[in-house]
This record gives sequence, structure tokens and C-alpha cells, in this order.
Amino acid sequence: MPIHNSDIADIFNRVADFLDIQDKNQFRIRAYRNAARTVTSLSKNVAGLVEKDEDLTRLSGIGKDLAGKIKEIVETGTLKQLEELEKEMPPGLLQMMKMSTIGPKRVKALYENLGVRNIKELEEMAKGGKISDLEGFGQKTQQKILEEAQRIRKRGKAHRTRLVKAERVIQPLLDYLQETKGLKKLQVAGSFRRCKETVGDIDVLATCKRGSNIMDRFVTYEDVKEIIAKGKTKSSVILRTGLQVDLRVVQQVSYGAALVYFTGSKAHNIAIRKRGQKDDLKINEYGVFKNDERVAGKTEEEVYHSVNLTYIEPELRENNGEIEAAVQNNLPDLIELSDLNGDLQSHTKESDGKFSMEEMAEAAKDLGYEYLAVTDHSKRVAMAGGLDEKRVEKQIEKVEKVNKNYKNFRIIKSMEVDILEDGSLDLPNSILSELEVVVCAVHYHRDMSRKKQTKRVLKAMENPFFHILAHPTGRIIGEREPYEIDLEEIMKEMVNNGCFIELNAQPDRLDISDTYCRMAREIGVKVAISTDAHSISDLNFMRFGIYQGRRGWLEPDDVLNTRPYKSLLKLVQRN
Ligand code: DGT
Ligand code: CA
Ligand code: CA
Ligand code: ZN
Repeated sequence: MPIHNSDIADIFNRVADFLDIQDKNQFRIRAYRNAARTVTSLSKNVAGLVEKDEDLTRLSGIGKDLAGKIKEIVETGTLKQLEELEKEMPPGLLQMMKMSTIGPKRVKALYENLGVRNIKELEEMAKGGKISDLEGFGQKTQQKILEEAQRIRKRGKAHRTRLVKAERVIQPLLDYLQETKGLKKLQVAGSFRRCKETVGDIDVLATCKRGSNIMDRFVTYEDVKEIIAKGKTKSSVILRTGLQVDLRVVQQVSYGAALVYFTGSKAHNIAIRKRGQKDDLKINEYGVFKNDERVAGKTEEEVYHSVNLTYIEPELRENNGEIEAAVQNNLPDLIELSDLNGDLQSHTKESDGKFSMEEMAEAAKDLGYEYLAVTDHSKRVAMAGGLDEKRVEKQIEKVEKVNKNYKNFRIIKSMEVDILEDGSLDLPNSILSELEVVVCAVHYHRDMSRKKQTKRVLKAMENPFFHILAHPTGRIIGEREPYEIDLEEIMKEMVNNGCFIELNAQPDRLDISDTYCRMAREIGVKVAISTDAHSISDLNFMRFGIYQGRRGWLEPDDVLNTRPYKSLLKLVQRN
């Protein structure tokens, strides 16, 4: 909930912007802007006044109506009126208003004079040179508008970047910045640090000795395509890939507070801030203050302790119950990569993998695993060279042969078996019974209704050799929507049947989501975190699965493949 005076002012200004575009009564519009100004310039916290039930109409420019609205904002975090206005507005105009080169006045002028309703039309107009003729625009502005519109288009509709890609782009930049003279600390914050599956932009935080040239170094990095802003404490650039990076330099004493603030999420920050208010603490990116005196802020621990909370891991900071859990000292003991004993999905040359079973085994063993399930495709997935019964028999023999090479490591006899349209499995029980772990997946007929798809998988789970449901929603992040399926119902049945759900760690799948991980934990289904590796290097995707599992509150016990081989087999066998 926004509770800072500036949050209230933002809402009022936004309402004024909308009313302005709609050509509403200028007097009303001014009233909102005045109120915003009053609230901003106030030395007292307005939320505090509301809590003490003080008469807000005593503030200049605040009448009964606006006082009621302030109360609503403080109590609910939003203003209904603003939400209504947002709904009425053509979505294209809303997006235009968010552009840095355009405010509400310009949106209005463009809309009324040129009929521009969205960024695409805006770009065309700017290209055609039509904007510079408008009063208050000019050539320079037109050029700036054109550049921003093009930038937005190039970034594409899903202008979020997958974590794996962001990592690849950011790591060299971090290595480069590490070399800065006088640098003390360097840390990525934002959604990247919270390990979200995709990130909007990258927020980097640094502390430096006085006189460091970090900002110069940052904006002259070879991969910078465009400098959006350059200042002493904050700069923003766009890299060649289109990814935006914000760098903030903060003081050592503020480092922890800034790290909490810029790690977010916003909702988490607001909740923490609100908690501080109860003890008259003011928390912001500079520190924790009591009566304008800094009482904490150097480390994140300090900040959390100042509001009587234990440290909260970044992956949990979504205001989804983590604060309540911290209050009760009941935070989950999150899963870590080192808790795993093996990987339960991988492919070899036998179907669509790139390496032999021997090579995959060797690589998995080198990762310190005790086991690797080789799960080549079954015959229905012909495109991927799926195995029929005969070939599975041979594969089983091969596993036994390869396992002779090892003492403390083994390939688990397994397959990724296709769940056919009618819910039957792609291999007969006679052969499934020879496998140790059977991983089952939907690959075809993804477009069934939710009801049918759910029934199909439930039917498949009736087969006593069904163990793990692989990539349960079939989504590819940013490319392919999940198919319709009721995973809650399926997970409930998994508890009855003794089946398991996969968290596919391929960074473009991360299937299931963090929310479903948490649901699995609550329902009591163990999650298999598997890489679905098609090559040796894919085995390293495991960490993305771990990130996602941590975001889903998973503890080691919630994860199937933390078990050593023997207990794993016992757990997997259905009666
Ligand atoms: P993203 O970039 O869309 O994947 O998500 P974030 O979480 O990285 O968000 P971003 O880059 O807009 O801002 C970074 C952090 O800064 C965010 O997680 C929390 C903090 N922050 C940003 N704006 C606000 C704000 O208005 N209020 C508060 N309390 N925190 C904010
Ligand atoms: Ca960000
Ligand atoms: Ca940012
Ligand atoms: Zn598959």
C-alpha cells in the first residue's frame, strides 16, 4: 500500500492527468494538482495523520472530498476513481503517457490534432514529420519521440527478458564494472536478484570511494547502445540486446537499505515500510530513521531487524506471506542446489539428445550427483526419434552395462513416455514395469478443453507405472502459452496416487511456475526438479529450477530428488 506522501501525490497527479486528457473541468483538475503539491510539501506523514484520525481538511487546498480520497488511499493503497479512469482510457493512450518524452498534455495534443491513439501511430506520424508542426513540439522533440517509439517497438511486445539471457548479458558488464577504481560493492538488485523467470530491466547497485569514475565507465561500456540518463548517483543505459540497465551509486551507510529498496518487490517494500511506521520508523532507500536519526541501513539484516524481522531471502520478497512468516519465525528453509542428489530427466543421442549415455553419465557424476535418469522419448514422439518397445529393451540393457562402470553413481532406468490423447501411455505396462522411474508428458493435442486435458492426465495417472508428470503446463516463456489444465485437481489426485510433479528447469520452460510450486508444497506433492537436459551443458540448468523452487517456498523435503537413490526408489514405487 502506498503511504508515503509522494505516493498520494502521484495518484492525485495521475487523476489530474487523466481528467486533463478527457477535457474535464479545469477547476477540478487544478484542485487535484494543488492537493498533490500540498501533500508533497508537508513535513508530516499524511498516513500518520489519517491513523490519528486528524482533520485533513485543515490542510490547505484539501476539502472534504479530497480528505476522503486521501483516507481511501492510505487505507486501501489505491483510489477507485483512478482505477475507473484507467479503465475508460484507450490502452494505447495509457502506454503513450508512460513514455518519457510525452506527458498528458502532449498525449492530448497528439490525440486531438493528429488522432494518434497508440505508440505505433505515434511512430508513423513522427517519421512522416507531422509532429514537429504542432504547437509546442518542434523538430528536436519529434526526433526524441521517434527514437523512443522505435525503441519500444524493438523491445517487442513481451519486452521482458528471460533470466538466463539477462544473466548472459549482465555477467560481462559486472566483470567490467568490477575493475572500476575505488569500487567497494557491486550487486544486482531488482527482479533479477529475486530470480524471477523474466526481468523487465536490470538494477545494479554500487558503493565507491569518493571520486570514483564508475558512471563514466558504465556509460562507455562497449555494449551500450544508448545512454538514457547519466548522473552522479543514477545512470541508465540500453545495451545492444535492448536490455535496460540502471546503475545506482549509494553511500556505504545506506547500502543495506538501498539493497532492500531496489531488490523489491515494490509490494514487499511497502509492507516493510508500513511495519516500520508502527514504531515511528521511516524506511527508505537511504536508511531506517527514527526522528530523523539513522538507526539502521548499512546491511539488509539491520533493516529487517529494525522492524523485528529475521532476514528474508530475496526470492521470497513478493509480499506473499513472507513477512507474516518472518514474524512467526517460520520462514521456509529454502532448497539449495547442493541439496540435490540427482537429475530425473535427460535425453541422449538415442532420441533427441546430443550425447551418448556414457557421456551424460560422466557429466552427471562430475556434478556430484548420485544418479541421472535417462529419459529418452517414447515412439509417439517420432520427430525426436522416440523409442519403441524393442529399443527400450536395448536401452535398459545398456543402462545395466554403463552402471557397471560406477560404484557410487548410477543411471536410472527411465523413459519420457508420451501421454496419448485418450490418457493411455505410449508404452505397454510389460515394458514400463521394467523401468525404475517413469516420467510422463503431454506433447500432442495441446489444444483440448481444460476439462478434457485434465481428464486425460488423470486417466494416465491411474496407470500404476506413472510416476512423474513432466513439464506439466507445456508453456514456453514468452512464446507458447500453457495448455488449459487444472493442476490443482491433478496435484490433489497425485497425493492419493503417489505421483509426483516436475519442475522442469529449462530456463525457457520453468514449468511449473513458482505459484504452482507453492501449491504443490501446500497440497503435499513432492516436486522433481529436473533439467530435461539434451546436452551435457544443459545439466547446468538445474540452478534455474532451484531459483524457481525457492520462489515457490520449496524446502529440501518438498523436493523428490534430494533423496538418495535407495529412498528415492522406495518413494517412487506405487503399491
Ligand atoms: P522488473 O524490472 O519489471 O522485472 O521488476 P523490478 O522488481 O526489478 O522493478 P523495477 O526495476 O521497476 O524497480 C526495482 C525495485 O525498486 C523494485 O523491485 C522495488 C523498487 N521500487 C521501484 N519503484 C518503487 C516505488 O514506487 N515504491 C517502492 N517502495 N519501491 C519501488
Ligand atoms: Ca528491474
Ligand atoms: Ca529498474
Ligand atoms: Zn518432453
